[in-house]
Amino acid sequence: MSRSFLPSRRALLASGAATGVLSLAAPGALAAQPVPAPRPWGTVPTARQLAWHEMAAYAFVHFSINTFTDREWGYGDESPSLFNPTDFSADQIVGSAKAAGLTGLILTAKHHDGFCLWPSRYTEHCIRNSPYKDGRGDIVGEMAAACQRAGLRFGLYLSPWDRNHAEYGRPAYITYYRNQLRELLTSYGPLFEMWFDGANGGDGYYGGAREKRSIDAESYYDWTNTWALVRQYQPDAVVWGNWGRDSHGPWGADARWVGNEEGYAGDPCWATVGDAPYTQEIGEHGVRGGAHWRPAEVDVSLRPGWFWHAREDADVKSVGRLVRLYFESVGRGANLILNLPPDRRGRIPDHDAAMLKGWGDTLRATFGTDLAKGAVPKASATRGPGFGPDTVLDGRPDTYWCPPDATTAADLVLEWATPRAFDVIRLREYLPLGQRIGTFTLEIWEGNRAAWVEVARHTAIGSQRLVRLAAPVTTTRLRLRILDADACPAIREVGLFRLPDLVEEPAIHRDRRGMVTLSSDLPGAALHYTTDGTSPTLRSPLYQEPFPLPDGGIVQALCQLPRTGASSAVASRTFDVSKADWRIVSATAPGADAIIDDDSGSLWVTSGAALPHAVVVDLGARRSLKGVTLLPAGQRPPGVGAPAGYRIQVSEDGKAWGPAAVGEFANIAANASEQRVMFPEVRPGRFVRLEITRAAGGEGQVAFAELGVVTR
Ligand code: FUL
Repeated sequence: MSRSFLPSRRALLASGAATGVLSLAAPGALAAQPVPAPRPWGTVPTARQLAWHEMAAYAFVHFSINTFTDREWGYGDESPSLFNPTDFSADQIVGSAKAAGLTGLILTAKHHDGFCLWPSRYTEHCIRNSPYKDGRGDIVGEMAAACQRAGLRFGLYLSPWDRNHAEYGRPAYITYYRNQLRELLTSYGPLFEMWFDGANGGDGYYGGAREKRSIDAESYYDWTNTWALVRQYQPDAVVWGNWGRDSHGPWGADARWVGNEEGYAGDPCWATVGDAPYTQEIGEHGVRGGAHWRPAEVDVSLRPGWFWHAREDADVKSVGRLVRLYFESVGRGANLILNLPPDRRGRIPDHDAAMLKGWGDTLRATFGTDLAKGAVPKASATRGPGFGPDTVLDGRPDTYWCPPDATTAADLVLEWATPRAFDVIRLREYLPLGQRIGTFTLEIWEGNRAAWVEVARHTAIGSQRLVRLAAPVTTTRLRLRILDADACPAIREVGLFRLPDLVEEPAIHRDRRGMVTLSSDLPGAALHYTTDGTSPTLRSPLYQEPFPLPDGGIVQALCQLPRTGASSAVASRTFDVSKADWRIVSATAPGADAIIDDDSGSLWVTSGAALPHAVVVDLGARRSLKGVTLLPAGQRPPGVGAPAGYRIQVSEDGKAWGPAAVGEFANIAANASEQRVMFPEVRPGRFVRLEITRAAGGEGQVAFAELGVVTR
């Protein structure tokens, strides 16, 4: 948070702290009438929420036992001796976050497996019993110190679900949890956010009991009293509460889950919510005029999983993808928490770090120069001195343009003596007065036609709205038209920027028949590709039309913009055998064809009958099966869960079945990335039977998009 963003006299006045009027007349204008600030509308953010909005984008770091066991959720029976980073560097991790332009960092002090990255007084299941630094290490302490050195704010994740602790599910565990929380809140300096995750798969090691334990989260964790510790020891820390992982009420957390782990907020994304139970829709969009200020935080990983896995080395998000993600999260008024998973050395891998730096460089190059500066601003209405349109250009967080109280539709025009070329417009509302603005348009003046031309139309601004135009426009005038607002609008900033030429890599798709299509959003882009494992160059074959790849393989592609000559990073996808000859033999509910159609948008929704649900697929030919993949639904119908427990069997003739794998799809209810189950050994077979033994995030009925096999 910038230090200048302390509540100004005007903010205090607006929030009702002062009842008199504040003279905002310019020096010398002694005769000017004092102009009262508008009254806040609806619910407004607290001071700590305001400071949090200013942070915009920060890092998540998932690093723990799972890094060494190649899992996303540990069971809780892992030995602390497994945690042994060979070359840990807190400065390298924090440096990667800083190069990305991130403002803070939240570390998983304890994930669901219960292993503690700090030497906790309350358990032996911690780093004291790890080989790292001969048991004298403290990753939480090292990360806190590195953040302080780098000027990043620090926060912690302490998983409420603990699959290691013998008392989990009983009152004694709550005492333990609060002891640990107090230990963290008092030992590692100021914290800007505490993350209380709601995930709970039920079963675990639990001190050797190895059983399923169900809790009612709201009454068991007694959040009001648990979070009171955060308020007591770290009053400036935002509580990210688990409202949203299940359907309970808002409980008083400061920020909400956005409802997906894919890196986007809805459009619009309101900062407020009402009292209705949480749904993905509410997470993504919020509720206009809701009674609770509970802004969205977009949590997403740089890789498909939250923890580092070697098999995901080729799936690191590119600079282009990260830029898009920034516009779809921060640019919709949410905060972004981007996870950077350290590897087994305890460092951010080189390629990941390069993407982060490239992303940071792009954002710095874009937002470093505000092209709106120097404009002559004019407004259709202004409430009086101090609230004029010049305030949107002054770079100050505590001044804003505002028309009279009764005016809920108003225009603001920026005009320059010489034309400006830009493709990004940034708008900010003055949040201490609440989120007020509904639909707005942006128009540019076309001198040749002597007419205004609409270039964007959206609903909601909030903390910040970044509008990205498809191509740069050049003009001498920009008009912001606020078409509706719940109270007179209060605009803190209008900024204009130019993105560096950035060519996003092409999309690679293969259909059920095995035909591969390459595509790009960029008009006129030339696409080059390879299928032999070599990296494509501008001399590689030019893509003309879909080509067959029925037996699978790796497709790598890049694209080039003829206009500028700039080319993209390389996109890469590995395919297994196509599903052309597959058929559904039997299924416990109709519609199972949807899981073998290679269309991620079509879902198989099982019946609501008791578990297990089952489907048998004929692969059309005998294959050497190494494993199975399952693609979760991007968006499930309301009340429908995700398949969380599985039993997989394989058969050569569809009659005699052999076991292949039993287990859980960790975190599947929240994370829609592909799940991969590898068999302990290769199984020859033509038929695959998938049984879903447990559902997560729903009543028992489940939905998912695709089933695949691993043969390569
Ligand atoms: C989820 C957890 O289950 C994941 O493992 C991860 O920590 C993510 C940020 O939240 O609910």
